[in-house]
Order: sequence, then structure tokens, then C-alpha cells
Amino acid sequence: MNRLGFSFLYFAPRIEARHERWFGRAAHHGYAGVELPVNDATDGDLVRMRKALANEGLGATAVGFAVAGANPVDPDPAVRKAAVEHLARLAGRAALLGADVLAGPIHSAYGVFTGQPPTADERARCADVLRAAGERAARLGVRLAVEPLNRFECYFLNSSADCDALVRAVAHPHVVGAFDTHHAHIEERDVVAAIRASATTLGHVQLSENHRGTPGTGQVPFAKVLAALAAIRYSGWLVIEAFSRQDPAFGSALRIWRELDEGPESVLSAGVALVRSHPA
Ligand SMILES: [Mn+2]
Repeated sequence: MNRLGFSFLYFAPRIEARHERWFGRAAHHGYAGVELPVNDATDGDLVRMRKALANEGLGATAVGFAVAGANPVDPDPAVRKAAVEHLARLAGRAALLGADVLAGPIHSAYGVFTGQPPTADERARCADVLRAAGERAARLGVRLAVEPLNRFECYFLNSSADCDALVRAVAHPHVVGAFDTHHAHIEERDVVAAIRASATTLGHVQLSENHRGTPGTGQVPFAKVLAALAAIRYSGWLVIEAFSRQDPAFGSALRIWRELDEGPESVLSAGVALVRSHPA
């Protein structure tokens, strides 16, 4: 049984009290949970969000990313040790929210490029870091979901096949693969084949348009995606992920240069309609 979530990265990279009225709206629209960014969340934020989630009867997933000083693929062992600690800290924040999954580009530092394709050494280092972090996350009851990103945002992990291979190399039950239709739309030859080929490692799904706006208004073949997920008996979160300029600085950081939706209510509503129109 899949649970429908809504990513609050739509609003901002750090969720503040003023954003929490949208928890109630998400619950009203029929979402089972919300995906909450944890990289910049303070302890106070986490306590406040947990209470607000409980008030609305919502579950949660967490979203986070690896950073330059704690890069899982770095040649320096001290940096990789910091990466394990960083990922364990993010998993701890996820656990505080009651989230059972921490998803995102946790495989390599976001926005860091070497100018070269990934190397075998980098893959081996990353697998070791994710295994150690997975062990820490397991104690918290949190699974780490490794998300490939498109080539313009990341060089280390672009495809579903590479993600599947990485997760197999990690070989820890609390480290799984994530699939985001936005990145897949850019990188995969065939989304259905990509989903089928990663069936045994897939643990988290984000439904996002090619243009990152209102889901269902772009080129991502959601009917095919949802049918493929049903065919592999995917069981986990389906998180609606749209970005906006609600937070102008964050919108600019994500290269959102125009309005892509009719406001939060329209995106919440479109996400539910999208999934309900293609029942698994
Ligand atoms: Mn994503």
C-alpha cells in the first residue's frame, strides 16, 4: 500500500511556524504525510513540526543532502568520517519527526563537481560511507533512500541503474534507492524499464514534473510510471515534489525563474488528482 506525501520543499528549504498551516491543508486534501527538509532544521523546528504533524494526524518523510565538508566520495578519510556523522545526524532528525525514511542526494556533496565522471574509487568510498550511515540509521528505525539527480545538478549518480548498483554494493537493509521522475525524465531511456530494473532496491518515489511545476501538466508519463510501480509491487511513499518561488532565494537557487503553478492549493489538489486518476 502506497502512502501519498507532499514535499514541503515547495515552500522553503527550512520549514518555519508560518508554513505549518499547510500541514492542515495537506491533510485536508488527503495526503498521508509530508516530506520535510532537515539539513537546516533546528531542534526547536523539529519539536514544533512533530507536534504540528500529530495535530493533523500526518506521517512524515525527511529529505536531506550531503555537503562539501562531509562528502561521502571525498578521498580524505576524515571528510568521509564527517559524512557518516552528517548522515547519522540527518537520520536522527528524521527520527525526531517520526519519519521512517530520509531521502535525497546523500551519496555525494550537493553542487560539488570534479569536472570528471565518477570513478570506481569514489563509488567504493560512497558505498562504505552509506553502509556505516545505514547502520546508524537502522538503530533509529530510519531507512536512507539514495536519490540520483540529473547531470546538471550532480556528476556522481545520474541513473536508476547506477543507483541500483550502488545500493547493491552497500548491501545494507536500511539503505535503499529513490526514484524521482524529474531526474529520470532527463536521464533514462525508458522510465518503465528503469523502474523494473531497480525493483529490488527501490524504496522511495518522488513524483515531479519535467518543469518542476504542477504535477500532471508537463511531459512526465505518470500513467506509465504508476503502472510500472504497481507492476513491481512497489510499496512505500509516493511524494509529490514541485518547486516554486514561494521562497524567492530558494527558487532562484533551484533555477525556478517563472511561476509554474496557481499557488499551493492548486499543487496540493493536482498531486492528489494525479495519483487518484491512475490507481495502482
Ligand atoms: Mn527529488
